[in-house]
Amino acid sequence: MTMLDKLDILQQTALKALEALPDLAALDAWRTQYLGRKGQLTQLLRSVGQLFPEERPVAGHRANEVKSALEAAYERRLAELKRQARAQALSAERLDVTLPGRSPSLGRLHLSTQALRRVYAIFADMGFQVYRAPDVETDEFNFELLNMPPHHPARDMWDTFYTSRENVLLRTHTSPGQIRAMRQYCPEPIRVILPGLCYRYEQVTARSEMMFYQVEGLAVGKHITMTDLKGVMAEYARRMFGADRKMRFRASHFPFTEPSVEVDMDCILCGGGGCRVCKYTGWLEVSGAGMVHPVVLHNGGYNPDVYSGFAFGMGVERPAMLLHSIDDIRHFFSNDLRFLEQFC
Ligand code: 2NL
Repeated sequence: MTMLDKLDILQQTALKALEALPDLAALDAWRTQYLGRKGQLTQLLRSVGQLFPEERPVAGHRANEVKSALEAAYERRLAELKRQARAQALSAERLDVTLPGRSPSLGRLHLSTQALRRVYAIFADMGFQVYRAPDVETDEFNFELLNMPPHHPARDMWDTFYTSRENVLLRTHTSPGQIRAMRQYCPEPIRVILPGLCYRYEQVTARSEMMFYQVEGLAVGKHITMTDLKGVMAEYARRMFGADRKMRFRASHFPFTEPSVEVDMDCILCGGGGCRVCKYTGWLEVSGAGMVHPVVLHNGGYNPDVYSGFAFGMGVERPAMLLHSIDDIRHFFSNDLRFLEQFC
């Protein structure tokens, strides 16, 4: 077979193969096979040198023609396959930008926070401002200044978490903050509520946690009487639990108030008739309260002969449990979304 025949056949075979190539990878292989340094055309071009001198120009010219033809065909096919690949990618990786986005799941306030904010709003309307105080306290502020010297039996009312530092403890009630408020504002009259966590070293059960929220209130000024306390407690109960709530004050004892009372309201479930929730008494405890003890007023910086005040302290989780029929206080701090998400 002559060189020209070989070149013809090579051109035909190569062009035919080129059209059948499925993708860019195959095209690359094709280029190596025909146009590469060890490719078929390159080899034919080299063997031109072995022809008779008179045959060389024609064969050389023809070989270059074939080379140009293959290179041109290669470029055309390359563009075609690239276009194909792009079209394929566009249809396979189709992105529908009109699809509505997934709405992010919204967080919400913890039930205790919701309850606290309702309490803030009610007392704010009666002129009480929120006062913040530390959770870690000293024995002096948590007990002594509240009329409980060392070894006072009333200290047993609170099972206390002590730290490894002497006389430093986790507050068992928010009352130490009230002393701080009095000392900050005296001799001005004050109306503050003090919300926050309190800590008790005791067995955790469905009814009692070792950590819970409390809101304490304190009003100090001239001519403050127990009537003011009764009015404030009644207004609170009506706004928190319903306009027709009835109140009851029972004698009680706290070391930091004199006299001391327990504040009850008629049961929000049975309205006073008696049920399981109020243990068939018809009454629910709302708060402990009383007139600030003269010693405590003095410790806060106020002269008890001139000033008087009332104070109250109440839980936050218990009333929320009543309102929402929650049967276990441990739900509040167990961080189970199935519980938390029920309260928006
Ligand atoms: C309860 C009872 C109470 C107070 C807290 C108080 C604070 C100062 C002076 C006088 Cl600085 N009193 N706080 C008074 C009476 C009762 O809490 O059972 N709370 C859950």
